[in-house]
Amino acid sequence: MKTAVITGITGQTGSYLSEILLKEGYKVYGLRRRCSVFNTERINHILEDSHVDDSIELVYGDLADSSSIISLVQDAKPDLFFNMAAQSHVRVSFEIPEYTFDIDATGVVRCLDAIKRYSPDTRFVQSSTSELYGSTSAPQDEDTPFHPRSPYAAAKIAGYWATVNYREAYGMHASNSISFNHESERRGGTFVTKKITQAAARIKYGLQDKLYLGNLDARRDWSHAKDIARAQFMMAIADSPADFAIGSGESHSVKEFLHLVFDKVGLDVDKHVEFDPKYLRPSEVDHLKCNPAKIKAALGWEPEYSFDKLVEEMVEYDLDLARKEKLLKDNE
Ligand code: NAP
Ligand code: F7E
Repeated sequence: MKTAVITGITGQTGSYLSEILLKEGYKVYGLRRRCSVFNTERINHILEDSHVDDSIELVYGDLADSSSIISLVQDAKPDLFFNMAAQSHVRVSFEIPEYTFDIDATGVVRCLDAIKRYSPDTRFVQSSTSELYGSTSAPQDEDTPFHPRSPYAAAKIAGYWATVNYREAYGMHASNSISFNHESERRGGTFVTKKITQAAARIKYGLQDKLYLGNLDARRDWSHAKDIARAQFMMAIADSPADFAIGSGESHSVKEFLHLVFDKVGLDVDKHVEFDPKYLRPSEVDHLKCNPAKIKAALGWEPEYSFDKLVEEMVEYDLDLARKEKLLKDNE
């Protein structure tokens, strides 16, 4: 049976990737962190099914702990290894830079080196990021110079080059997905898109009144996480390893996103949204916009979601949650 490891399986994109791999007939090993509360919310629906056929197995571990990564690689000898785990929040990385470097830079080396030593035929995909481009002007692609603007991006750039180096030095099938922002109903609530859709839905149902945000002028290339996860799978099974910029090719400002969401739910931005400087970053990334020509030509990847369809799905999901929360509150 074909096997795959996903670190960060409990995260947004790891959860979609696990669905793709299971559908493709892989046995999936997921590395998860020990947590004081249940942290498998995004994959519970898959875990329920897997009780029947053991198609998914969760293993405790941490990217800070090479012994857990080595054991997993030795035991699973996977065909594919996706490193989706990271301290993934850019603003938080300014507060915990050393930890961010340990996980997002050294953690990648721990994975690569375990594969090199114990399962050199395993194919590796590193979740790299458009944050590497930082202050370099848009549009960006595989040939655009990097200029990281946060501890997160500076750490991820080391992970990027470690992946390139293990490919060149040891002939490993190791690739970087230089993914631009990707979102979904499963997006963590501290990222700006989910923060906005969640707040708009809760304001609509009278569960909160205000939404506090930072810089509304930044522009991002937002895709659906399902489309990005599918691209990462295509990279892993491609004949040759390579690095790909993956995004929609469109960019929108945070302000545009905010107005689109508030219009959809029939709310006035000026009445409910306020500025809070605590959400500003010491150095910002102003404009990210992908040129996805390489992955389209080489692997035939095309996104299935438009920007509007993505926003619509997120809004509908959060409206449904808010409606249920309101019902519960009314029946307390
Ligand atoms: P996410 O929702 O924040 O998920 C991150 C995952 O990493 C979670 O499963 C988390 O576990 C796990 N994790 C964090 N620290 C860990 C550690 N020390 N050891 C083991 N696991 C750890 O992020 P995402 O949006 O799915 O993104 C997936 C990957 O793509 C990340 O590497 C991110 O940096 C990268 N990326 C994301 C985007 C984007 O826009 N989403 C764009 C470019 C690149 P818990 O569930 O226990 O917290
Ligand atoms: O911020 C601005 C903020 O935190 C987007 C991660 O997945 O994508 C993500 O990083 C923009 C920034 O995502 C708030 O200043 C305004 O300009 O949603 P975000 P990000 O920083 O782009 C990249 C590609 C990754 O690799 C990362 O892992 O929105 N913004 N007001 C705000 N951002 C947040 N979080 N909260 C606010 O209140």
